[in-house]
Amino acid sequence: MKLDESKSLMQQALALIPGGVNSPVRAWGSVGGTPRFIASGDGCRMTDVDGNVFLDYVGSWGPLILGHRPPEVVAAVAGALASGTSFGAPTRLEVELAQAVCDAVPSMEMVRMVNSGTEAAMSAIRLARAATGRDRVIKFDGCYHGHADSLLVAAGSGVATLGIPGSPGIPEATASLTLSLPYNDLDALAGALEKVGRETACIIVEPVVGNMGVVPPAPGFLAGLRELADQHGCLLIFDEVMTGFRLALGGAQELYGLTPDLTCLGKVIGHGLPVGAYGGRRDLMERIAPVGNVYQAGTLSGNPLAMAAGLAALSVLADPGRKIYEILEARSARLEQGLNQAIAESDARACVNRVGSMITLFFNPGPVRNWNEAAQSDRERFARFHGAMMDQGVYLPASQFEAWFVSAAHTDEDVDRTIRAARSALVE
Ligand code: HOZ
Repeated sequence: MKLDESKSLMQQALALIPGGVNSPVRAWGSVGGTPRFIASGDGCRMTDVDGNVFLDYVGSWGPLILGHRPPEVVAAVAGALASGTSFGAPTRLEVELAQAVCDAVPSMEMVRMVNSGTEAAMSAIRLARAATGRDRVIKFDGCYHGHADSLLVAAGSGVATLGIPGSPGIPEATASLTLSLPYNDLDALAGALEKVGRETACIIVEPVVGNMGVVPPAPGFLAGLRELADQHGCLLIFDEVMTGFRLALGGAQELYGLTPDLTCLGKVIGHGLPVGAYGGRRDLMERIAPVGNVYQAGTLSGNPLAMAAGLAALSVLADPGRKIYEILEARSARLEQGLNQAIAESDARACVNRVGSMITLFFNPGPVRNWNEAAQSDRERFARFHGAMMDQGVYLPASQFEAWFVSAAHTDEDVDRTIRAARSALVE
């Protein structure tokens, strides 16, 4: 496979950008090899600067539910672009997207647009602290809620991939207010709340974890969170940066029938354009300035290009005639089944976790129910698997601890090709 252009760009980038990348996992530190510089995307395919074409299971880390460049989104962004790129003033598109989001996710009675999932989670935590008058935050090991100071404790995603337990630069006083507990362990949570429940502002969770690889909630776990949060007067925040609009139009909360107090959405809301949002109960959201005194702001918040993209994508997702969720489920189930069969035919000690169109093959006999179990996966074997899949034109996340995302643009043939590639990559 030709790699000259990617290699040359990486050399230039290394001199200019830390690690050559603008987000750590893109450097492929844990799998080795040359990160591919991408030139374009089309449907479920990406083409790199050397002309290599890949079946893409990263999908910009989740938001590309309809694949690259769906015509509806391209037309909407082009239309918005013709009117201007940013005004720093309210626009009609913001009102329309707010309505569409609140319709899709009923627990979001009001919504505030921001620019990323990090910003959404950071702002939701500030609101929870203000609303409860409490400082402590409870999260779960291996869940990742962006890189804000309060949340970068025992986090998943890039920090788990790089083995960074926390980050220098975060004051101990801030980190000490965040308690991280094992995911799927209600007893641990109940015990912690007995001790610090009265000081705890909120429990924040990825309802289906994507950032330690895919880990589903055990039956009753999410309902237990709701109950314990209510018992102790804490708010429950669902971080649906990956799951929002993907697992169902109303996200994981629709799939599992739960109502959080606040919800965070990220890049998924703009089908990949830089946008995020947080929202929830009206009485909480009315504490946000300028109605209330909890401050949060941003010039690019509600950016017209991102709003147009989000509206176009949501209208496709919400159209029952397009059957997007049926398509995603059918393709993803086919992939899961094929991968399980390929594992059974190989000598690999591996298992597959899947919820809807989020899937991870762990080099771990399983079950994988929490970070401790995920962390026992054979990362070297994953690295070899990743390289072998890339060689066969299948682009996977460059980390054992990330989700693969299936899009509605993947066809049965694409999935079957992926399974054939996996069958060969699993043989060593
Ligand atoms: N941490 C992100 C996925 N969970 C990756 C972001 C990126 O590199 O774009």
